Amino acid sequence: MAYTYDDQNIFAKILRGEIPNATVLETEHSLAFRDIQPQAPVHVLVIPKGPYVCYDHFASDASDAEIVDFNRTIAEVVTSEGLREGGYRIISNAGEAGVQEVPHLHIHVLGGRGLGRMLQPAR
Ligand code: DGP
Repeated sequence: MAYTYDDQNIFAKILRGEIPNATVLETEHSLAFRDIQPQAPVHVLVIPKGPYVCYDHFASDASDAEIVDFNRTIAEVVTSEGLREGGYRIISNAGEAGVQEVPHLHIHVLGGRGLGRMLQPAR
């Protein structure tokens, strides 16, 4: 199934400067900014600047330079937000089962408190 990118999604608008954001770090290929509805004391979103819907889209189609830049940006955010010692969680929701709200790849970087178990048991 082909990936279809909607360039009207909210993160595309952030990348075009149409909507403000609290930037944590910007690199050639990536942007890190604070989540508008933080779920933890640290809740940063890291996105690639390219038009990728979700993680597997990015991992399949992005250039090596984009992939390296994206992963290094995540690591820099972990360090700059002071999460290395206490630990953290990274999450990327995809599609319907993953309950992805914004169809532009984003990694949630969460930390600053105990985060509990990864998933709740299915009901
Ligand atoms: P997900 O469910 O994984 O697609 O998470 C989308 C996240 O995006 C959610 O935690 C809230 C955040 N978000 C939605 N709109 C905005 C926005 O306009 N600005 C910022 N900074 N975050 C947003």
